[in-house]
Amino acid sequence: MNTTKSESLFAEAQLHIPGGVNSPVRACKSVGCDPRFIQRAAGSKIYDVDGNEYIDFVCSWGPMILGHNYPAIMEAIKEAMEDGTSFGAPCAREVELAKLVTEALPSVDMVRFVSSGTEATMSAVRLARGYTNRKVIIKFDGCYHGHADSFLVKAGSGVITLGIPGSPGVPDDIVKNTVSIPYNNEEILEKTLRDDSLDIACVIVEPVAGNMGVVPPASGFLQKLRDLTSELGIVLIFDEVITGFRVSYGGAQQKFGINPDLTCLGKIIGGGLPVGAYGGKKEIMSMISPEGPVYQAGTLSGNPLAMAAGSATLKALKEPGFYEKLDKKAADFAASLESLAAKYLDEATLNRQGSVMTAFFGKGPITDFESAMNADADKYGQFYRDMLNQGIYLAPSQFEGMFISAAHSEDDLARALEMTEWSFKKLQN
Ligand code: HOZ
Repeated sequence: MNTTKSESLFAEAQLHIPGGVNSPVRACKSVGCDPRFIQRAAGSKIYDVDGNEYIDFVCSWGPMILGHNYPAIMEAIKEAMEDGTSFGAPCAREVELAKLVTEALPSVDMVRFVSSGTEATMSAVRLARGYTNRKVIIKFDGCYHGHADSFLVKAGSGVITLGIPGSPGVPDDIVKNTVSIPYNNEEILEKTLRDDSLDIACVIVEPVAGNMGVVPPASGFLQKLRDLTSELGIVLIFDEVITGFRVSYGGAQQKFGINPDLTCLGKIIGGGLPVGAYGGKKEIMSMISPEGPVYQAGTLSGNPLAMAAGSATLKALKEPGFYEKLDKKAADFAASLESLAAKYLDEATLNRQGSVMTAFFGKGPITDFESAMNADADKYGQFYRDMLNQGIYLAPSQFEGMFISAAHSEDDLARALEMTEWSFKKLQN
């Protein structure tokens, strides 16, 4: 595969952009290669600047559930663009998307749009603290809620991938108010939440963890979390930036039948444009400025292009049978991956929730950060490079998800399986 243009762009990028990338995991350090620079995308494929074609299983880290350049989304963006790209004033497209989101999520009476998932989570936590007048945040080891200071404690995603314990620049004074506990451990959860010495404002959780690789909740874990937080007056925040409109139209909260107090969204609700949102009970959301005293603002919040793309996406996802079809495709693919792993690898574990999954090169069950960290990231790196060079584009980290979109065809998946078998055979030897 000729990659000379990517190589020279990466060399140039490193002179002007730290690490040559605008988000750390894109640099592909943990998988032992350099990034491909992408020129364009269509359907299930992306194309690099050297003209190489890849079947895309990153899907822009989740948003492209309908595939790239989905016609109704492109049309909606074009139409919105004709009206102007940003007003810094309210517009009808914000109301349309807000209605679609609140209809989809019964726990969300009101929603505030922002421009990224990080903005959504950091704003939701501020709101929870303002509402409860308490300080401490409880999070779970290996969960990732974006890069705001308070969350960079035993965080997942790029933080695990690069093996960073925390981050310089985050003052101790801030992280002393963040307590991180193991995911899926009811006993430690209960002990922590009942600890009177902690002044707990909120618990923030990925209801299906997606940033230490995919780790679904253990049976009863989310219900226990809901029961305890309700009893103790702690705000329960579901970070559904990945799972929202992914694991079902109503997200993980619909899938598992749990109503959080606040929900954070991003990715899919922007249809591929930069967006985030947080929403929840009216009583809590009314605390946000200008209705209430908790301040949060944004020049590009509710951007008309992002709102248009989001509404077009959600309307397409409402199509009856959409999730059944997508989940079945993902389940069949996962089953084939599992049988290949069983045939060629000593230790492998496939975790999946709907159309997002992780193939861990490690012994199962993988239920939390500790068990995820036992996976062999170097082996994943070899697999990644094999697949990339055969035109299969995976997440450049063992600790991320692999996304199936509506655009993936039978042929795409068959080709990915064929290449997987070829790579697994090599790894076996
Ligand atoms: N939350 C995404 C990773 N799981 C974002 C990707 C990034 O950090 O660039």
